Amino acid sequence: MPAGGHDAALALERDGFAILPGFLDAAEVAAGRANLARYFPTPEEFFAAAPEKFAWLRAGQFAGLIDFPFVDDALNDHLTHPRLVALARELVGADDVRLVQGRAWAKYGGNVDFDQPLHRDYPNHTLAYPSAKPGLRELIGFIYYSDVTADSGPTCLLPHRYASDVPVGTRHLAEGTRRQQEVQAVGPAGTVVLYSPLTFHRGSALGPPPAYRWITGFSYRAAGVDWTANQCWPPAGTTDELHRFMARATVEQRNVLGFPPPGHPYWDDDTRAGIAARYPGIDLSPYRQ
Ligand SMILES: O=C(O)CCC(=O)C(=O)O
Repeated sequence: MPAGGHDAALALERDGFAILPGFLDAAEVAAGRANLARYFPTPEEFFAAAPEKFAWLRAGQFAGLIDFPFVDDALNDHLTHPRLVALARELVGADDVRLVQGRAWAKYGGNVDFDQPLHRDYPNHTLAYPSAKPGLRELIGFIYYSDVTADSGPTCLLPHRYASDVPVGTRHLAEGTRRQQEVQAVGPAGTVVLYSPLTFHRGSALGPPPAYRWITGFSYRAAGVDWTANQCWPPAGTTDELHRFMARATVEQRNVLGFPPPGHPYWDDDTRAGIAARYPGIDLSPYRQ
């Protein structure tokens, strides 16, 4: 079991979420931040700039979302990290898991209202309704690349015990007294936050400059649970980012994207030749056995 797996399983079952500080070490956080800086201004750059310079980031609360796969390696490697995959296996309850959401998300205080109503994620993650059975669960989460404090828009999560009276199928909750019952997912850069598609949660407002938040988001489920996914990867197949990732990825990293595994009937001389031409540099030896 990966570090934190047992406690995370208990917390997920009891509360509907788990907060794991220190999931990434300092070097991994630094590499992730350098990778994010390829896309987003640092808070110093953003807050010093004229408003029109980064107007795209002021266009609404979802403007700072960018999809996997990314340029460089760190963010791609973190979203498919052996530690994260091991945790996903444990918590989803399956050996063969798939990444079905991967995004980077930057938010900066002072310009956009990031406050959301308490909601569940399943309506745009599954065609069905979430199941708690091992092998059928979805695990959703965030990785923090900046310190997330009460002022920098922590995700707010409602422990399951405060939602026990909610009718089945409820997607949004009227706030009422709920804001006193929420837990703010604060934590240093390197923290991972995990939750289930039935957990009520919300994005929260950021304070004034220099408040900001840099994260990535992910979702895992078992192979074959085809009714659950928020994104898929073949449409990225024409990008340099995907080509770079596929050429250098481990077999396990490719597996979590749904690539044909070693030993699959897919593999023959024709497909190996096509894959070698498509992803120059890829090591096909595992797919020859
Ligand atoms: O940004 C966050 O902390 C949560 C966002 C969220 O729950 C959503 O956009 O559905």
